[in-house]
Amino acid sequence: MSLIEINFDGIVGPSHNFAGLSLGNLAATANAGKLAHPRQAALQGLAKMRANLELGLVQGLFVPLDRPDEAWLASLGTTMESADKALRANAFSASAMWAANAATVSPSPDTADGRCHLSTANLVTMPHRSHEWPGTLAQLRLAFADSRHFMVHAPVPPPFGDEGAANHMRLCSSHNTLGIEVFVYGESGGPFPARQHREASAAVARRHGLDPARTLFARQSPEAIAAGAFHNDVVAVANEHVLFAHEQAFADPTALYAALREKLPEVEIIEVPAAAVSLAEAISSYLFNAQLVTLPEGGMALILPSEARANPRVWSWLEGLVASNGPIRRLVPVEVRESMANGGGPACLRLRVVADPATVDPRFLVDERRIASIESLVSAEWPETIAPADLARPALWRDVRKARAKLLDLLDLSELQVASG
Ligand code: SUG
Repeated sequence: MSLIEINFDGIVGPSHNFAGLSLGNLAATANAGKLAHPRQAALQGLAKMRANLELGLVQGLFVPLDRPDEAWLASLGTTMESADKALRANAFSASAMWAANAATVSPSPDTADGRCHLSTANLVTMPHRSHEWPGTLAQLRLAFADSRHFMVHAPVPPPFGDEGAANHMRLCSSHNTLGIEVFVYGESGGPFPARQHREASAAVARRHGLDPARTLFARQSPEAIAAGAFHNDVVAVANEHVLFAHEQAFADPTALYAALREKLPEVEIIEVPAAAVSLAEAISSYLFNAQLVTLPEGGMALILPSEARANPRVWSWLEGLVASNGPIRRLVPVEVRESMANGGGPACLRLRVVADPATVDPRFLVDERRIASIESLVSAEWPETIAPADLARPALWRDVRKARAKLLDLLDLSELQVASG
């Protein structure tokens, strides 16, 4: 049994568009109404997956959900034909691409029953995301069907908001050893919604059978949420014994760092001071929404959005970090501009699962050859552009459904034709 980290990326769906649906996500609201490029968006995501394979990492995928979501509209007593513009956009969103919000994952070394537990996120705060969970749950139940190794949970019930792994960090000596799990939650009262509720995090920790002595709950700083950090992974990322975070990410960083040092003495905390990179710069460049990964040859790499390289202050700070001979040895910029324009960087696009790849349904794992065949299909079937007015066109709804159906055929995932919500 070899437990390693697998990154499951959400393939950008054919309905990708800019509808400005997420209050508090500054990129998404600033780009509302712009022309979207679903084909290019999906190809950018696939190129990132290929780049990760080239680094020697194990890569998985999740497929887009069935959109428009007619079942959700029916539960609201309407249809795509008769719904108003707002409901139609909520039913059409490709937001399931951000797999970091699919579930919270507690790997087997941390849980009481020695299985890897996954809790599907309810995403109740945003209407367009609140109907992702049935399709996501169906997919997780398929990918992680082996009940000797995995336990997939349905979402925590509302009203407790849960946005999944984007607000969860795991620190450990190495992926296959006992870890410290940190749940980061927000408190309401600021200008933007606090999407992760402490009650939801506590429920997930209990359901996963985590040891309370190795579980921490940390409050996100209200300044970070107000500055546009709608998820903690916009201002912090952890991998093995390293925590890389902005000085203003947490409400009480001193207490969090002290608890981490007490529970994991080898922890290395790399804090970026606000004087070097302001919260606003961190959020516009998304330097923390990076995949911090352990390379097979040793050392860690930060897989960052190219927007981080475009900001000279951010980039020079990062170059200094790499030159300092610390654990982070490489910077790998990737181009995911279309996802970024909706507030989703490289880290948002992936869900990390520590598991033995042999225990995962192989249809959810990819190699170069499979990525190339998905690229050909996307190039032929994904719409080239979507403008806001297109959301009212029945021909687009049909094209989007057909494109997804062809992808499911290609990946031999026909069970999901009917199962997704
Ligand atoms: O939930 N954007 C997503 C971005 C999610 C990023 N994920 C992580 N940080 N892990 C969100 O705000 C915008 C869709 C629109 O407006 O059309 C959107 O849903």
